[in-house]
Amino acid sequence: MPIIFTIGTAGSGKSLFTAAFSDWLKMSKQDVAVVNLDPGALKLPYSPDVDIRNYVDVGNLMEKYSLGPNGALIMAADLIADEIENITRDVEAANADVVLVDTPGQMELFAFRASGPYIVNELTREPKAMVYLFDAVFSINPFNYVSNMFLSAAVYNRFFQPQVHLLSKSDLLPKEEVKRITDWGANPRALENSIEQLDGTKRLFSRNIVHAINQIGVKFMLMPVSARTNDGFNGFNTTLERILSGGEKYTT
Ligand SMILES: Nc1nc2c(ncn2[C@@H]2O[C@H](COP(=O)(O)OP(=O)(O)OP(=O)(O)O)[C@@H](O)[C@H]2O)c(=O)[nH]1
Ligand SMILES: [Mg+2]
Repeated sequence: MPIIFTIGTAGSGKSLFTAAFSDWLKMSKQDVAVVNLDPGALKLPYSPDVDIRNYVDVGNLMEKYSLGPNGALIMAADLIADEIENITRDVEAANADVVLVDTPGQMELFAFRASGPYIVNELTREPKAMVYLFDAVFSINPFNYVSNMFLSAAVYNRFFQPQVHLLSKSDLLPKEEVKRITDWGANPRALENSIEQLDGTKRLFSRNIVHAINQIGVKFMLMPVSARTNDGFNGFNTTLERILSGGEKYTT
């Protein structure tokens, strides 16, 4: 039962991607369980098989501890770790071939506090992968793209799991723009050229960040996907199968 965690900045498309990709897997006759780990989610575009909101209630926390919404969300994110036994039991009860996990809206609450890496490490011993979403519209600008590379390298540094990078919402951009962005990952020269067109400080910052990330060896082969049209799902799934089950289908 491989587990796939979707992660990305607020609004990058995690929940809709989880919904669309789980539907797509179901159409290919895979038995999928979907887990919502976002205690702050008000409405989800899928019906979760496992839901952290059954165990952690942000509204209650606000009332009980006189917290504002942000304080309660931070507390809720920390409390996820205490629910590991319940979540593990629910995931095992779902008895699926593959598990998709939607993570909290604000990525830092999951990736940059203790509970996220704890959950990822402890949630069963099955193979795992992180899927990091680059929002296509945000990524048009090379400075934004490099900032996202920086964030995703920081996420990798928190989890140390195989990490796949996707360009989400690619249906919102013309094909040439999508190609320009994916070229930045495939061809370091193309990214260097775009960075050289930035203004002073941004150029220096981006150049140095890219240099540092290249030295770490994190690769950014961005695959464009769309949760509206399902474009890119086939190639993404092949990559996942290669990482998680040596190229086999998830079904055992
Ligand atoms: N056109 C288009 N819109 C998308 C796509 N994916 C997500 N969206 C839209 O982008 C917005 C944010 O999507 P969500 O799936 O809620 O993103 P999220 O990362 O879960 O957001 P939070 O959990 O609130 O941080 C919504 O309005 C979605 O309808 C996509 O592939 N194409
Ligand atoms: Mg969400």
